[in-house]
Amino acid sequence: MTLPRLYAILDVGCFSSPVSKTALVEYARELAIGGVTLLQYRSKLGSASEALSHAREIRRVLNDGVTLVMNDRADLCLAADFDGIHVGQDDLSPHGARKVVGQRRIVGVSTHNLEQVLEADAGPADYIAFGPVFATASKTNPDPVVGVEGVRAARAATRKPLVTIGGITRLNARSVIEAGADSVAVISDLLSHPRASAGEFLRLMV
Ligand code: TZP
Ligand code: MG
Repeated sequence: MTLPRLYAILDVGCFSSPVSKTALVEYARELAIGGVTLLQYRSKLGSASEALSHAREIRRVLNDGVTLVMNDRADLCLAADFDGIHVGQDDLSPHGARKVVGQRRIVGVSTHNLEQVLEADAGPADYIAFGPVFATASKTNPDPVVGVEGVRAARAATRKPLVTIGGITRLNARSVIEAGADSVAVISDLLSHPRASAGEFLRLMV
């Protein structure tokens, strides 16, 4: 697969509670208008039924121009007719996720050090996410930051598509791409003006 430069993550935890499905869908739409073509739905706190309801509505409203990836849950990926599943080190293995979603959907995996990158490289994941590159407030108990030098080392360790994540903003995104990342995954720096910010990210990484 070829990754777009920007991989937007819609993290339900960043929306004020009670979470409005309309607000989530509107956010996803704004990102899409801003040029986002790869979007992950991430919900760490709510129920599975709520996540499925959000995901189905996002799937319904966004046309096929946006590739939708479900965080953590392969079952919800299938139930919402998403295009892929993203697993972390404590979730289903990429192999297990692949068994659930099949060959035609995307499987992505998070890694936090070179050993994990090499393991992911040898497995069935379609892309490898690596980070946190910089300090992040969007993840509970994040692993140690890997820095731009870490990205360079990860790039040398795999030929699979490489997504970088963690503290990436419009100010530092270019440095991460120049270190060899194919794509940057972003939560915070899209939140306040999703359409305009997505457009800026994409322009500065051409
Ligand atoms: N995994 C590593 S860092 C991170 C995740 C999910 C959070 C990234 O969010 P932000 O706000 O772009 O730093
Ligand atoms: Mg996970």
